[in-house]
Amino acid sequence: MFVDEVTIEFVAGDGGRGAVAFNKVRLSQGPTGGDGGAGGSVYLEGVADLTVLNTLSSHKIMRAGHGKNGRGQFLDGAAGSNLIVRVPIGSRVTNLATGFGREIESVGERMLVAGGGRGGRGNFKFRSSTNTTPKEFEEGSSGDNATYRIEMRLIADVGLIGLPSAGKSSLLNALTGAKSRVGNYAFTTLEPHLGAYYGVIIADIPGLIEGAHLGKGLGYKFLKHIERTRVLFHLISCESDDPVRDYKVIREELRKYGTKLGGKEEYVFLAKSDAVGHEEVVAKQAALRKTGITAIPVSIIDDASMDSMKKILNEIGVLKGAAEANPIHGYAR
Ligand SMILES: Nc1nc2c(ncn2[C@@H]2O[C@H](COP(=O)(O)OP(=O)(O)OP(=O)(O)O)[C@@H](O)[C@H]2O)c(=O)[nH]1
Ligand SMILES: [Mg+2]
Repeated sequence: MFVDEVTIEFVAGDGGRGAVAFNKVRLSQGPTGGDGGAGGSVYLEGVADLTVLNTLSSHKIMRAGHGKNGRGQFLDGAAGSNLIVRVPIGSRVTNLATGFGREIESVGERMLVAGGGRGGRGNFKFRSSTNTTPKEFEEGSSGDNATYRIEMRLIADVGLIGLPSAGKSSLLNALTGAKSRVGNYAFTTLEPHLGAYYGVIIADIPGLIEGAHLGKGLGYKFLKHIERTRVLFHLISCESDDPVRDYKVIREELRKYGTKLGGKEEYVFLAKSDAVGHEEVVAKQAALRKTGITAIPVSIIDDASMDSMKKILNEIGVLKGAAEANPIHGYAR
């Protein structure tokens, strides 16, 4: 399942209580109560691994550890352990109480969402020349408790687009071992599916139809997810009577949806090339070329054609690696 948005309460740990204790040695009976440990804090941390979405969805409350109480013999309590919650980069994080929002942009970026409580002071800290046997101590303070909404935007590298039944899900499955549902009827895919081809994240989205930008069909809801993909793989079925029209329908929807989508780098594929004769594939390729479109024939049962697609994916993977190594240039935005 693709998780779009989750609301989670983050509870930081409370600080431990300071101790009241005294030295038991005769003639030296001063205070020895140690401080309580600080409560653990909760942080979000950006990761590139989209599978963490599934671990988030099942948690409604996530807690860091409490600080331990101080003890005698000057022993301070141990600090509570911090909780690091992994979220995919590109997630928008909003504190529901304050409205403060921010985006987790890069891998390793941390954001404090709930600060741990302070540890209380033990009686050793309260000693003075006038009070050599203090009984005072402090309770630890409570950790923060805050509820956040985390909106995750799909930041796949490649978005598979096309009319219903163009073969998008079949390709995702063939390339990545994902299990997106395949069927010979329109709208088999009801929500986006992700797969990874050697680190290149591919998103299969529901088929688009004419009027998608107005909310027709299922695809509209998911167009926003492909806004952030770097490259589009546009699939046209070889079985179509008019591949040029098919191509234009989708392009028109992308254009009307917004410039960001319309301007994306695109590779065009004539999918299911095994389903029709070779001449027909060539004729359809030629028809597309006349309108300036270079389409690459591909079939999930033709290994050679799959290799040509894999070659493109490898190049995308290399670019991605370079971009991640040098994040200043940004990627998939
Ligand atoms: N012969 C042949 N059939 C294919 C190929 N790829 C997909 N198909 C068939 O085409 C039909 C549609 O495939 P899907 O992968 O479900 O198509 P889709 O684009 O994901 O469709 P929607 O999710 O409805 O948008 C299914 O019956 C597949 O078995 C191919 O390379 N060759
Ligand atoms: Mg599908």
